[in-house]
Amino acid sequence: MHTVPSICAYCGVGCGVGLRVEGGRVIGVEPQAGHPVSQGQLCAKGWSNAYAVDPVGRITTPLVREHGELRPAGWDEALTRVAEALRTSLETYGPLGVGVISCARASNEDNYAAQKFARAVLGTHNIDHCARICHSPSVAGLSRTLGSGAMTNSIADLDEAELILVIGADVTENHAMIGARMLRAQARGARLVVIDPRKTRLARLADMHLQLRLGSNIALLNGLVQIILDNGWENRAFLAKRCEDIEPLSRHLAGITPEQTSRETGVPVEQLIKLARLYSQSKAAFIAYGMGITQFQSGTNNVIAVSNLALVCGQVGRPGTGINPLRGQNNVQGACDMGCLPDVFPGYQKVADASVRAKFADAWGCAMPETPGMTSLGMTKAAAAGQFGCLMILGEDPVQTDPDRNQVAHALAQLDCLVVIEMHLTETAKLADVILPAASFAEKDGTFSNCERRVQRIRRALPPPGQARCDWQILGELARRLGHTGFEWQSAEAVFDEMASLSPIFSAMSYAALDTHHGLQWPCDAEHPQGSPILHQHSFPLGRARLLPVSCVAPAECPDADYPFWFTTHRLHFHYGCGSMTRKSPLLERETPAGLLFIHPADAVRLGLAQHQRVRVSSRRGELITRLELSDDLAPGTLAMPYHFREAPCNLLTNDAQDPITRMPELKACAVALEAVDEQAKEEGAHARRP
Ligand SMILES: Nc1nc2c(c(=O)[nH]1)N[C@H]1C(S)=C(S)[C@@H](COP(=O)(O)OP(=O)(O)OC[C@H]3O[C@@H](n4cnc5c(=O)[nH]c(N)nc54)[C@H](O)[C@@H]3O)O[C@H]1N2
Ligand SMILES: Nc1nc2c(c(=O)[nH]1)N[C@H]1C(S)=C(S)[C@@H](COP(=O)(O)OP(=O)(O)OC[C@H]3O[C@@H](n4cnc5c(=O)[nH]c(N)nc54)[C@H](O)[C@@H]3O)O[C@H]1N2
Ligand code: SF4
Ligand SMILES: [Mo]
Repeated sequence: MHTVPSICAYCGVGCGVGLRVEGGRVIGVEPQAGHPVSQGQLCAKGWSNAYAVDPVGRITTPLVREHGELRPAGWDEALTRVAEALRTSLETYGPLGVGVISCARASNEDNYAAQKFARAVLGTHNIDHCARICHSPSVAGLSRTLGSGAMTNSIADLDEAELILVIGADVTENHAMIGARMLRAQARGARLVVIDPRKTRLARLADMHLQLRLGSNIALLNGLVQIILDNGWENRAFLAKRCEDIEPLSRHLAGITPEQTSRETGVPVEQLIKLARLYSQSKAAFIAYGMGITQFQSGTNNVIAVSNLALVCGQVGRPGTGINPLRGQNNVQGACDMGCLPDVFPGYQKVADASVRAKFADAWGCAMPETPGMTSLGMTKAAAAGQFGCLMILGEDPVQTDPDRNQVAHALAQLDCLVVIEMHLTETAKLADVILPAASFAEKDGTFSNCERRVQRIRRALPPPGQARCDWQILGELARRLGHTGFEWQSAEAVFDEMASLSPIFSAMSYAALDTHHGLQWPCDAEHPQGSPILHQHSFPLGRARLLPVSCVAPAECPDADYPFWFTTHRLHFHYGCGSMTRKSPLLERETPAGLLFIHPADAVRLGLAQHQRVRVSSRRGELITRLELSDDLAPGTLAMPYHFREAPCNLLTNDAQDPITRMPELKACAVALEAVDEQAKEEGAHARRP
């Protein structure tokens, strides 16, 4: 047996793992000693990485659809079919009728290849990935206020924080090793405050929990800023030196009273005043936020409201402070950094900038399109309208994880050709015309970037099972068949070196440098050869930061007589995303029954419903059957569901009302109805669209 150092392939914390290899299989996982992020520990998902990559249940050969059924095929046949489909679609629909959805679970090298393939081979900026429905409002919001959309500080800054303010993030469940570090910080004396409509585990352990009304973030954050300004608690030196004029914001907030904020949010006045004082007077206050901020039609404005609070109090640019979006997937930071977004090339170089386009055209030897690309939901919408020919999806399961599943499945069915590059037969892969087998993280060299911008090495511990290949190799082979050069890399390192040579924020990074430092945090350039643990210490990319007035907008769909309950969706500690990887682990699988609907006991009593009773939940978009789990985590009147279970897919119900700036759908709030059903009613068959 030998052990190969790598990085956990689940969440954005980026814990260091050792893969124990014996007899050509990963037989176990151990924590990496001395790793700066995980400090010798792992959560339950980290320990179970071996199940995720096990050949059992993997797709190991290309599959093509024939007479309605998927059958095994050789690489040659499958790739020829994809190349032909792309060629035909380009002829029929033009470059806006083809596109790529990349994978935030795959490596930076895979993601670099995906966007280069879309731009250089297909001639389109139709390239996106799951950040769209995750932290795209962070990228947009913080770019507007600070000029950069990533975590401003590092995870280790928690050790120096005096106050930790968690807004809309369930950290012990979803970023477990960061949650543990927050609790250690509290034990040494830091104050911990949680703002969340649910009593999360962290909320129950916190010094203060503000249980706000679902979707009232801006009312709360604006109210806090106004209390701070009213009392003269703002950081005037910081505002004068580092920010643009505060006047428009203070005018916008003038007249808001704590009582009004309390009415709008359901948070008692005393809590509001106490938190406003604590946060503004703290020597170092660290904000961490998550999907409870971003997954609303007001997502970008929610992020701006968070930024306003931090800037007014000068809680940015020093150790222990910052505005810290907890990025979700193991490499979602990297997929954004690599330019798998319709408006930026690698390193956030703007597509709209002609000199940037010229630079990439020159490097890649082909003209770069001027027309902006579509987002992932834009591409599925175009497909539904019959304007999209061929979509390639790398490791993402939109049928289960995008809002309004019925509509997504309908849209994908309208494509001339759906290509899925996957490890597992997901609900989306089941609809594909061609499936190409992907190597897992344990079977490839490369890098992942964690939520604190740390680029870390992953290493090939064993060969891929069957005929599976790395995503970047598959795309390279396809590019060759379509007559393009520039994809002949001999190693992942060669891909990385090309990327770094074109991206100023990575210019001083190399595999050798990453190896000597347990990874490096960007920007890493001639000025910062050791990387940048803290951003904005002396100035912002915008020069001065901006305070932008924003107003509260209610969720697009609120409860009414037909659909009387609020409905929200979240995550469970033991499962991950669409479940294709965690649900292979019997240890994780035994922890939670497949599909649950959380309900407050008072609501259950009122409706005469009992624990574990079978119920039908319906929204304007669809319905499903699942079981009740009584819990006082929620306020009465609100129901909640995790999204990991194909047996009870909550995205049949969710609303795709979108943030106008980023197209983020409102996954955190819609309205549903609830009724008891026969105990024999099956989950299957309950997926039909309502008439
Ligand atoms: N175990 C596990 N871990 C994961 C994942 C997983 O699937 N499973 N997924 C990873 C990914 S992709 C991501 S993006 C991260 C996400 O991690 P989180 O951001 O923690 O995600 P959620 O649990 O969806 O939502 C966070 C919280 O938002 C709260 N919330 C809902 N509405 C509001 C509101 O109006 N205001 C406020 N303030 N809060 C609200 C919810 O009650 C919930 O506690 O987790 C990553 N880690
Ligand atoms: N209702 C509701 N829906 C949500 C959310 C919510 O809070 N509520 N959260 C949203 C968020 S934040 C996110 S990020 C999305 C996540 O949604 P998805 O990205 O669809 O979910 P994952 O389970 O991470 O799917 C990743 C797939 O990648 C495959 N994979 C892993 N590694 C590789 C690789 O190296 N190469 C390839 N080709 N494939 C690989 C895995 O087998 C897996 O099937 O879900 C969103 N959906
Ligand atoms: S906290 Fe995240 S990165 Fe760390 S072991 Fe758990 S799932 Fe993996
Ligand atoms: Mo995410």
